[in-house]
Amino acid sequence: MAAVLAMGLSASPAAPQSNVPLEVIGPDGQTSVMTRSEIEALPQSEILTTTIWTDGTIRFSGVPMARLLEHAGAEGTVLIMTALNDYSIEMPMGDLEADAPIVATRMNGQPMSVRDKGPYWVVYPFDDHPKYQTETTHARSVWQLARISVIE
Ligand SMILES: Nc1nc2c(c(=O)[nH]1)N[C@H]1C(S)=C(S)[C@@H](COP(=O)(O)O)O[C@H]1N2
Ligand SMILES: [Mo]
Repeated sequence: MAAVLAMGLSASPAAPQSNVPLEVIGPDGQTSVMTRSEIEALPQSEILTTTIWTDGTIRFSGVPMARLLEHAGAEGTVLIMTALNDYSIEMPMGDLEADAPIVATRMNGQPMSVRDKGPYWVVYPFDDHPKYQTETTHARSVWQLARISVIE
């Protein structure tokens, strides 16, 4: 069993996992499961920035989280973002700006593998303003995002 698991892991290529879905859950429990291609079919935004986790300036692209939630019909006042590693953080939806953060699906045009903080990474325009260089913003910059739940 362990050997099979180890083989499975070592055999899995660094290739982007385009089929890992993102769940968006409304306050009533209504769930939208979105694939990367569905997310990328929504109007896209780009953020050009450095991050404290990566080297150099990166062009992130994806959909603004506010727009994604609107598309999913997930309205409310508080959400929780949960990552594949079960990291989670709550935030008031009033803190969502029209263009920040984005749910990034690509770095420099390339889909992100799970080992590359993908397939979805919550990204702010960190370089644009000191307000994006805070511990609060860093804690909301969830990589390997798996789920956004509007809880109230
Ligand atoms: N998937 C995931 N994203 C995450 C975290 C995590 O543990 N898992 N930690 C958050 C917190 S609390 C902060 S401050 C930064 C931590 O980045 P660091 O581990 O490089 O300090 O990433 C945020 N995004
Ligand atoms: Mo943190």
